[in-house]
This record gives sequence, C-alpha cells and structure tokens, in this order.
Amino acid sequence: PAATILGYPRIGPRRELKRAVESFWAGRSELDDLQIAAADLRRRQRGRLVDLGLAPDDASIPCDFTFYDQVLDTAVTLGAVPPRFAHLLDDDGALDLPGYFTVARGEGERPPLEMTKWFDTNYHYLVPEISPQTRFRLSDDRVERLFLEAAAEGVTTRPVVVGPVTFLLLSKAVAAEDPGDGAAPAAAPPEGFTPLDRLEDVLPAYVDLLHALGGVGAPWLQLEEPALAVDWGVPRERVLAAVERAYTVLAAETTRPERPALFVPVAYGPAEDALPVLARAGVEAVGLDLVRGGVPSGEVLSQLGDAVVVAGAVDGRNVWRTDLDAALERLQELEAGLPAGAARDGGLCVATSTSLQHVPYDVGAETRLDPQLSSWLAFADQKVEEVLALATALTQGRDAAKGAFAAAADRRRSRLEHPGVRRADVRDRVAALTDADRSRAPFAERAAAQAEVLDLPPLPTTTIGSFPQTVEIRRARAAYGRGELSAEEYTAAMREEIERVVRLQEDLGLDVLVHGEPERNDMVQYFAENLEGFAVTENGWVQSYGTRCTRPSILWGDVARPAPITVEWSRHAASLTDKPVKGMLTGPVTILAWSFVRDDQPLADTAAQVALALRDEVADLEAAGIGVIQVDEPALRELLPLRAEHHAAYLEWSVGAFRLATAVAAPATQVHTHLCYSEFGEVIGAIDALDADVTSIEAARSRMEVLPELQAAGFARGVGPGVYDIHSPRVPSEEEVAELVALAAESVPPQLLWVNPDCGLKTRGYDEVEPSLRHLVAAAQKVRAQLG
Ligand code: THG
Ligand code: ZN
Repeated sequence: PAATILGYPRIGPRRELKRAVESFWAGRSELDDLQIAAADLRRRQRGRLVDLGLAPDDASIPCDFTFYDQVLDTAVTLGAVPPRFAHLLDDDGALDLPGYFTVARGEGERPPLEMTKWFDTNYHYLVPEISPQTRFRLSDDRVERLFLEAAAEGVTTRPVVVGPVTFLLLSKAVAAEDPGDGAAPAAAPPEGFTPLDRLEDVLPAYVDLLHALGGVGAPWLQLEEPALAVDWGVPRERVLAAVERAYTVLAAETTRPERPALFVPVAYGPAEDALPVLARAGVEAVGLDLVRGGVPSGEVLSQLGDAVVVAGAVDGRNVWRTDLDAALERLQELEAGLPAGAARDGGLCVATSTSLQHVPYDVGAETRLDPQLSSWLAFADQKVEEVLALATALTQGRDAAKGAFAAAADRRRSRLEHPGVRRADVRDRVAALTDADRSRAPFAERAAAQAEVLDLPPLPTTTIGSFPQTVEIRRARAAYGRGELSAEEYTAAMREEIERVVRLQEDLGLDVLVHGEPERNDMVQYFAENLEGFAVTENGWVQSYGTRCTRPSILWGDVARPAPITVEWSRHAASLTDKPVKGMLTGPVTILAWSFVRDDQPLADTAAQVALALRDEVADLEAAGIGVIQVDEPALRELLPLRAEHHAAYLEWSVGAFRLATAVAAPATQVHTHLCYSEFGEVIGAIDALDADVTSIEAARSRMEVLPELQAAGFARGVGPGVYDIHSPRVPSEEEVAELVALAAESVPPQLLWVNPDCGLKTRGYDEVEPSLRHLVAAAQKVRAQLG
C-alpha cells in the first residue's frame, strides 16, 4: 500500500466496547450480546476507514481489535498464560472470553497479570509472566477469525500481533510454579533468567501463526517491535542478535501454505540500528517513527535492500494538525536515500508514527470546542486524511494534494498568530525567574518551624487526598453538566459532601485531614478546566487500560490562572475542624503527562508556565491558612525519556517545575508530594531533589522494598510509604498494617515516618475505605506505643 496507519482506537467513538464489556462483567448481558456488540463496532470501524480513503483490498487497514489489551492478546495467542490460570484452559490450551477477562482482572486469591505503562504513553498493558517452563504453542485462532470476518465483508485487513522480541522484552521473568498449587502468585525467577532466554521456544508458535494466516490468505502480518526503540537492562547486541535470529527464522518460513508478508514497525522512538538487521533477515517491510526519530542516515537506508519502508510521518500520539510541508520534506529526504523511484514503485509507504490508539476518534464529534482551536486539531480520523494527503503528494506531486496542503498551512498560521498562544504577561513572568524562585529554606529549618505550628504526634496519619466518588457525587456532577442543577445547588452538594468526609476523618482519628476532592472529575482535567491555555473535550476518550479511559485535556496556549481554583473548597474543609487540612494540587509534570501538550515549544517551557499558575495557587492556599499543601506528581516517572542519555535533562526541568510551584511556601508550610507506581529506581535522586517536606509513595505491595533504597540514596525527609494497597478491594487487618508500619520504622526514623494508604481512595467504596482506615489509625497508634 501507499498509505496506512499502524492502528486505530478500539474502545468505540462513544465507548461502545467499554459499555458492552462492563455490562457483561456486571451480568447485565450475555456473552453473545458482547460478541455482537464487538463485531458491530469492528464492522463500523472498517467502514469508517474505507470511507476515509484507506484501500479495502490491499491490507492497508490494520486489524487490531482487542477486548482488553494487545499484549494480553499476544500472550494468549502464544499460550503464555500463567499456571495459576491453567484451570481456565481447554484441552487445546485455549482460553474462552470469560477466562481471558479473568487473566486480565484476577479472581479471588489469584492476582491478575500486573499492569504497567506502554512506553512513555498513558496506555497500560498487561505484563506477561514467562518462566523457564512456560509452554508456548499457538493456542488461539482469534487472529485468523478477525481476518476472515473482515474478508467476508470484502475488506482485506492486516492482522497485528506483538513481535517475538518485544513480547519477551515486555514480559516479566517468574519462577516456574506447580500448577497444582493454584493460587500462588508468581515467585522470583532463577538467578540470571530473562524471558529473552526463551526466544527459540516461542518462535515455533509464531511460525504456526504464519501458517495459519497463510492458510486463510492473509497477505500481510504486522509484527510490532516497539521495544527496539527503548533501552532495556539487556545489552543492545543481545537484543539485535535476537531480532536477527527471530526474523531470519520467520522470514525463512515459506513452506506451503505461503506465509503472509512480514511488516515490522518500530514505533515510539528511533531504532536505526535495528532496521538493517530486520531487512537482512528478510522481512518484507520495516516501519520507522519519523516523529520521535529522524530520517535514518544514508548508510542505514542503503542497507534496507528491497524491504518496503513504512514511514511514520503523522504523529500518532498528539492531536495537532501535521505540518504537511515539513512532513513531505522529511519523506522526500527519506525517499532520496532509498533506491531510485522507491515511492512510485511502492517501496515507500506513508503511515502514522504509532497506532492511533493514543488519540480520540474524531474532532468532528466535538461540538463545544472553539472552532478556531478545532481547526488546529487532528484526531484519528483527521490523521488518516493527513496520511493519505502525504501519500498522494509523495507519489503524484504536491499539487495533487494542494487543497490539503493549503488548509494545513492556513491552520498553522492561525495557530501561530493566535494571541492566546503567546502571551506577553506569561512570558515576561517566566523570563524573570531565577534560582531563588525554586529554592526554599533548608529542610531542618522548615521541619522545626512546621513542628511548632502543626504539633503532630510521631507517625502522623493521613490519606492521599481523594475519598470515594460515590454514585451521588457523580450524579450531581452529571446533572450540573446538563444544566439540571444550578451552580449554587452543585456547590452546596459538594460542600455537604466535604463536611461528611471531614467528620468521618475526625471520627476515624486521622491527624492530617483532606477535603476529599468530590468536586474533581479527574485530577488533571479539573485543573485544565480552571486554567487559561487549556481546553477539554466532550468525547475525546482515550483508552488508559482495559475498559478505563481518560479525556486528556488539550494544552494549546500560554497558561495562566485567572482565579483561585481550590482555595474555597479547602477553606471550607478547614473551617469545619481544628485538625490541619491538607490542600491538594496536581503537579506540573503530571498535568503535562496526562494532557495533549502544545508541540511548538520545549516541554520545559510549558512546564514552567503550568508551575507558575500552581505557584499562585500554593500562595493563595497558604494565605487562606492552609498549612499543609500536597502537590501530586504520580507521573514523574512516566515522562522519563526512553533513552538513558536524555534522563538528566528531563529530571532537571521536571524537578525544577515542581520546585517552582512549591518554593513560594513559607518555611512553616509543610509541602507534601505523592508518587504512584513502585519503580522508583531511576528517579530516586529526583525524589530527593523535589525538596518536598513529606513524600508519600506506593509501597504496600512490595512490602516497603523501596525504603532501604531511599535510605541508601540519602533521602532524609518525611516519607509516607503506603501501608495498604488501595488497588484491591480487600480490607487489611490492623495486624497486617501494624506489621508494615513496624517494618517501615526499621528504615525510617519515627519523626520522619508518616502512615497513609498507597494512593487516593476515589476508586474505592466506603464499605472498604472506612474499616481500612480504622485499622490504619489503630495500627499507627499501636506502633507509636511500641516505639515509646
Ligand atoms: N487521570 C488521568 N490520567 C491517568 C490517571 C488519572 N493516567 C494514569 C492513571 N491515572 C490511569 N488510571 C485510570 C484509572 C481510572 C480511570 C482512568 C484511568 C477511570 N476512568 C473512567 C472510566 O473509564 O470509566 C472515566 C473517568 C471520568 O469520568 O473522567 O476510571 O487519574 N488523567
Ligand atoms: Zn497514587
């Protein structure tokens, strides 16, 4: 094909798949209803892509549907299901759809596969568990079935599966376990074992898949290898050797029935060294990310032989209209490095840089966006059109697509000239900043001042900020959104909820209270709705994991805070109690990480603007008498660049933005932060550099493993390791919590140790939260007494 996309959103333009799956989970519909809804969604998506102009007959249209996650799908296809779920498999090792959901979500004492970030995106995949004994075999015919379903309707699609090297690199090494002992979660693997050691064993399952697809006449298979764009703990030579071996085996597989041609895209970053290896191994097409990586050198291009080059020229991860002229220039530069006439001969294909799963469906579905802002945006459907315009220009000359190019240029100009995109007031403020604006008094001095004002017991107890978002809260917000509830009525309802939450915390005996955040839909969107320079969407849902979605805000212009955002809510909460109430803000890095961010200036500059807006909020909270202020940065780890060489620069600006937001606080004001996810290793120095007075972190699942690491890194400020896991509905016993608190007290001096849950409570119910917090407070009191 001349034009393609690497993938398309799966959840449905109106989240149809989410609704159908959740309704099946809740027992409100049958498996057949779910299958029908999913097939219907797939049919409409294919129709939409054909209508947009992708060819129906040459495998231009990817077939990347999933009920939950594409990595889980690949694991299930290869039979790599952990032994604790072996009872769900039939005699051929196949898993039915309810069983598939069980692996994704767990069941009773059997934990699900772990979930983790998909590269540096806000998507999360399920981590396959691979042991020295995992038995790989082609165990599922879903890939062929989906191909045949489309073929029956006259559309020749291109199946998409995670490639063998990426599959193994993304997997977690575990110990072999006896399937007989059922519930036991995966234990530590043997010393030195890595999933990549199993390459030879997994390849036959891929070979069988090639045969199966050949058998149904699939002309192409997309084997995704995004992991090649990332540094792993494994030496690069070993990764490249695995690529060479894997694709030599797969490409050599030409026995009857003929296999599909292999298309191996490497998205999410540059991987110049991998492309020649893939071409040499004999794959028919390689894909590269021209947005995150540059045009490969002439030397690399000259080694690609007659492999088709699929150039990801349209950004799959952001929502801005492509600069078509700049993209065309890059494509032409690329073409010039390929054998003569490549584009015309089908040797160069235009594509998106990644799957479009990271962007919403259609700007046209937004009715409330400012029309000028809308005109600057390209969601998935608009990106398909951009890919087609570039392909036309490349093969037939720019004039053949001149309408699209002219429109793109107009839109860029309108964006460049918009007064909100460059505001003198905001820029002057950023330009005047000095190091002093990012520095507070020494920690010891602050700690003394805070101890005097706050008068807290040792091992103070607190929560991370949010309390359960009840049905009533959601209902009130929805009614307010529809205009059925006035602003006064809505505010009154939220103030009442805050009062309830404050009373509850007093009753529980917590030391530092929160207002519970009932007024917030999402910790980023809420701030975006209240800051200038941001827009929010109505239908711009993007899958975060499984059936869960977020609507990333669009950060389009210079950022300013027209009025205080959280102050009245916090002031109200503080007026209801004599205990300290913690003000709650979302940090600048997290606001950027979970939004679509302007692409016309460095992230560092945008972060500084957001930080200044938050700094004003911190100052106003302090002036309103709020003596403890938490600025959450759960996404600090998430934006860490994929390549180690870029880590230092990132940490410099991200930490600087946090400090800019918080350093306005007086020494007596206690600044907290909260970080999610337990993989802190690479950012441990940065956590210290944030210079927060207290840092709460996830630690329960890993049983405080991170604390000795923090100690070793010289961290000597307040720390609140989570003492129970809020991701599970289980209520921990007082003894369990006390044990973890005592364990933490072995690594952290009591005057620095805080007691809190792992994360916010908004996704839980009060029936779990109330007893859990009661046990938490009792456990803290017990350990306090033990420590004397
Ligand atoms: N907010 C934003 N991004 C995030 C998180 C967040 N990214 C990382 C992490 N948290 C992802 N986790 C979740 C958890 C729950 C939901 C989404 C992402 C969720 N979403 C609702 C749903 O899909 O039904 C919709 C929520 C809404 O109405 O806005 O439950 O916290 N920005
Ligand atoms: Zn958290």
